[in-house]
Amino acid sequence: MHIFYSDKTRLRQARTELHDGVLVAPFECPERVDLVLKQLQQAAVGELFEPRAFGLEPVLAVHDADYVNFLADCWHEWVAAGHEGEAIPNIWPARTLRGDRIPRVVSAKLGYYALAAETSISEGTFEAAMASKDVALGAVEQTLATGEPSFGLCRPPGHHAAFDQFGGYCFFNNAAIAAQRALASGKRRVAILDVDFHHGNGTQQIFYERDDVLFISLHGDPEVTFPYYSGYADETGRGSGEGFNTNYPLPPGTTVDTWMATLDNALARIKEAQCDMLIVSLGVDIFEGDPISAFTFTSGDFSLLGQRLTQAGLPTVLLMEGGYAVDDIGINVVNVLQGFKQGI
Ligand code: OKS
Ligand code: ZN
Repeated sequence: MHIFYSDKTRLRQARTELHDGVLVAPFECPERVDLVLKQLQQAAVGELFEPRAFGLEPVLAVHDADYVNFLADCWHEWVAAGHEGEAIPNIWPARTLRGDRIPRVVSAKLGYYALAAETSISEGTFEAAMASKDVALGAVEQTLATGEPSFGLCRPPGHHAAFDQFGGYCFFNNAAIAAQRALASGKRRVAILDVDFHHGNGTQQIFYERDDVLFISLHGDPEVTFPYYSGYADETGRGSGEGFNTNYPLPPGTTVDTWMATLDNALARIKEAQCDMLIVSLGVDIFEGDPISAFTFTSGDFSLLGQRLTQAGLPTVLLMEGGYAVDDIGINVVNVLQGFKQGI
């Protein structure tokens, strides 16, 4: 197993997250990567690689250019405006306001380009997001070249990032960028299987009208779980994308047995759709000890998950998404990857 990571992902080091009405230290912190790396090395899961810099072109293949410019400039504009603290949106083009024009000042642009308020932008955020997508691209390039599985230790995560919106700790949609790259290099249909506790609304939105990417997600029921406004079972795709989006919302407390039975349905759909590559949005926030989630995986269950993923029988890239129980995040990721290795 080839493992990709970058020290530059440390540049994402926000101090604040708006959580339940309080500014707290962000759950999505640099220590996450340290702990995963440590366990990966201890368990000798695979060789570690730093990816090369792939530039902006693969980002612009799935994201809006004005959005990318906004992310590149946001922190500097925020500082130049003389604001204290980190850049946090506080007004949106909500239903009764105008959504047809992009405002000029950074405070207003933040709301235009944000889909939620928990994710502060601070110094280094853009550079870390660039490094994170490079990790994903390094991994997918490796798997495209060899057919062997790869793991990308992406951070910040990506699956909430939409065509022109950030939020849920995500800025660039790493899985979408990787999938688009696979298509550009000759794959015909890529499956993105999202096992993170939260619905991957951004990935869904980017590919919603396309049949060359099959998006399948198992997640906490959006009726009661972030991102609330996306992830329902009736979201099945549009136009030529109809049938190429499948959501499995599951109630808080869902047992691992039920979750695994649902995964089997997802894998059957991937087979049926004749995909030729698998990208896994790997969130380990389905762990029973996760501080912001409500599924019931034990560390041991993650090995079973890794093993099951091999049933797709496809060249596979696993990309890190969420997972915040920092004491256990490393072992949980290792277990998925070791399970995968055992399965093939
Ligand atoms: C704010 C809750 C924000 C949840 C963000 C979800 C992050 C995640 N109190 N996505 O997969 O793990
Ligand atoms: Zn998550």
